[in-house]
Amino acid sequence: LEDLIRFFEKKDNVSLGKMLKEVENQTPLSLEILKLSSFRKGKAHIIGITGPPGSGKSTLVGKMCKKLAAKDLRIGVVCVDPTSPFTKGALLGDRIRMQELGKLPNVFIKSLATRGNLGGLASSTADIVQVLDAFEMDVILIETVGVGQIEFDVLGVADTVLLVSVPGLGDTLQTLKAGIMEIADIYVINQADRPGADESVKDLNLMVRESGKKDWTPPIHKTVATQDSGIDELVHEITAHKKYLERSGLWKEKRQTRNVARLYSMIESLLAQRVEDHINMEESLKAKVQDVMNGERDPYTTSQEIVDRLIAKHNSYQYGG
Ligand SMILES: Nc1nc2c(ncn2[C@@H]2O[C@H](COP(=O)(O)OP(=O)(O)O)[C@@H](O)[C@H]2O)c(=O)[nH]1
Ligand SMILES: [Mg+2]
Repeated sequence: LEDLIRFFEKKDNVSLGKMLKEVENQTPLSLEILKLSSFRKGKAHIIGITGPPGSGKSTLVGKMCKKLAAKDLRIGVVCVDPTSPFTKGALLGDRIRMQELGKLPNVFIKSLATRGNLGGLASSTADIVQVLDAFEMDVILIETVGVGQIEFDVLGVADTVLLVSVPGLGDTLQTLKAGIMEIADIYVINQADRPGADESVKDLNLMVRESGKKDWTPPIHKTVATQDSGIDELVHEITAHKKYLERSGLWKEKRQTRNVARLYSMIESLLAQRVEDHINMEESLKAKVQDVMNGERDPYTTSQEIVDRLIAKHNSYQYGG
């Protein structure tokens, strides 16, 4: 434990890498790391970058990283790709590019593999981000590819969400991603060197207007990541969004909401585990579950009975009744 605290104090990339490994593999030490890091929350601006595969997210992240690193900021990058079995080739390219970036002394990169456990992906992202934050990163970039609920859960830890699209994808985005459109704070039309970029900007503009007036109107931004074009302006928009969050009180509010949401989700999973253990320990409850399984008992009444039974049992332990 003392080693751990020293690690936190040192704040070098080697100790950070070791800690993130522990957290990723959920070793016995990881709980201690997470406990310590939750007290040491820094001030990182957490930025989520999402969009279809191939839109240029990784290229963009790389270019933004370089800009930010040149400003002497400490940057953490987390790559979350739940589709990795299908995009091995792309991932390999990513990895090489990311290795280049990782050579910058103030940039730290972590790729999150899924190992088939999609459900845990969002919570391990949140854990990794927490540790990066505790290491006093100024900016944390999370790249995630859009896959249903996971994408939303992963983006739930972000302060600012960038939706990266390419020319001509406007309609597809609208139909496939209605939900994502709503959580985007900044729209990026990357590959603006390809035809149709201005039309896409116009389409998006219409969509943003249609979605009604808000305190923050998501800007729509053209970039050519491969040519480093539009990146300065994008970084500027991101900074503007951070200022908006601070001004409006949302910066603090989002953090508080996230803290409480994490607490509740931990309580839920602990309770679920306890309940399951209890049921397996008590034959009469196991029998009820069996009956529900066979359609011989209704789950509405049974769930109530089981919960009542567990609470009664708990009370009798506690008060010796
Ligand atoms: N023409 C053009 N190609 C780009 C641009 N940005 C990225 N690319 C290319 O698009 C491909 C996919 O980029 P990548 O960053 O891996 O996309 P990701 O899957 O969203 O992370 C790569 O071959 C990039 O070189 C751009 O602005 N213009
Ligand atoms: Mg990528």
